[in-house]
Amino acid sequence: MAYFNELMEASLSAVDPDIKALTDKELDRQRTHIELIASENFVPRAVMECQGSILTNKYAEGYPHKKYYGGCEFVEVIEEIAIERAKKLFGAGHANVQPHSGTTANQAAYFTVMKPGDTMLAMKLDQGGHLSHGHPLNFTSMIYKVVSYGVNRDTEMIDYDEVASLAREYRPKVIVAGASAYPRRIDFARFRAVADDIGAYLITDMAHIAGLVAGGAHDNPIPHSHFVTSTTQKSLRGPRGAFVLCTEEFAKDLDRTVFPGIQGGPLLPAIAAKAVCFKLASEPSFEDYARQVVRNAAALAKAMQGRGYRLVSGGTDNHMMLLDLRSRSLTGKAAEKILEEAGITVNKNAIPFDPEKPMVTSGLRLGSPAVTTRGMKEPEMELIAEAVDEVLSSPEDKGVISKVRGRMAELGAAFPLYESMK
Ligand code: DSN
Repeated sequence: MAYFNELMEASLSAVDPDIKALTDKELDRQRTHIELIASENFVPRAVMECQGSILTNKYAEGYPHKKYYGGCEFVEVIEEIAIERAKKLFGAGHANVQPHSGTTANQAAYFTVMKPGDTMLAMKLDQGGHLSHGHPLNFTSMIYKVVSYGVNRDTEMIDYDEVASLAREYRPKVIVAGASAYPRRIDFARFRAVADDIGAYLITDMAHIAGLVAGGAHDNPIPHSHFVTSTTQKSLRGPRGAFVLCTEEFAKDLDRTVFPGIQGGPLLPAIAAKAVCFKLASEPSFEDYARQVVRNAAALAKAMQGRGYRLVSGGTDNHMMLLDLRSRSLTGKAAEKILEEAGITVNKNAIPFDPEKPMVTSGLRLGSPAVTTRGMKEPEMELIAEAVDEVLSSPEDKGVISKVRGRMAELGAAFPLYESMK
């Protein structure tokens, strides 16, 4: 009994010092590095509190008021609140907040309207799409016939004429709008017109831009889409998780597809955290945040261009940009590694028509959501651009890397993160 009580009350450092030491190191890394991964962010502590809460002990298969377990009287209210907040935030008729991840959310939307063997049209991964938009090794390619659209070779922007002509040629059941590495505004109305022309469903994956949509800094895909899928952890600044929005017409089928179709027990800590995230994203301060994310990306893009870097499509309209490193004789892989040594975290990324392999690439993807959460603004984007350029201009110079690393740690310290932790 004593052992039981001790175990139940013991802290992580007492139970597992190895894992505690590593989470401490990760906290330190997040504080001292400048986070430019376009899909990452820092969540408010309230979101983390939900995720580390007693909700982890509860099963709640089914939907509010139709649960397959007893004891759901509180957790089903949490789920209802999350659903209502998601609907209100984005102006949707229906929301399912149970999907564990963005890929699962996409799977749920696909399974709701497509049968195996049907055709889907989505953006190529190497031109900005996502794995779950039809990569050859992804479940989408195992189940469906995938046709891909890309960007125009000259403008490096979505070629809507190509989308329309592929749609007319292949008559897909589903067209997917949305991307993981596309720095430009997406014209959802145009996508919907193409879908309507051939009687296809439009599924918009807004994972990257969800925070911008919530904050009014990007057009809302809801009025144009049959389904909208999203993660919560990116620009929306919530927990790792996902949700699907749709019109009332698809509500029942979507819910049945998520549970019992592709998931069992929902992750209640994540659902509570999503509810908090939707609440925060509906506050006026989130509009300021979303606008600053876009302003910071624009400032960073301008500062990189001013230092001679070519940006894919010539700039950015959203929270991210893609740097073409070919003129610097550096690969994305090499640049990611040296920037990490210098305290700047980015990810290598294929650029359209990239001659390099996906694990090497010719590009870097830079994004502003995380640094904006820390409170950084245009002057800091200038400092970051200067630091990125210094490192990429002297990739072999350990002295430069170490100097920049020190400067980035100082910059991080000036914008404290999670001060009450540790
Ligand atoms: N892996 C995510 C990204 O970094 O864009 C997409 O799911």
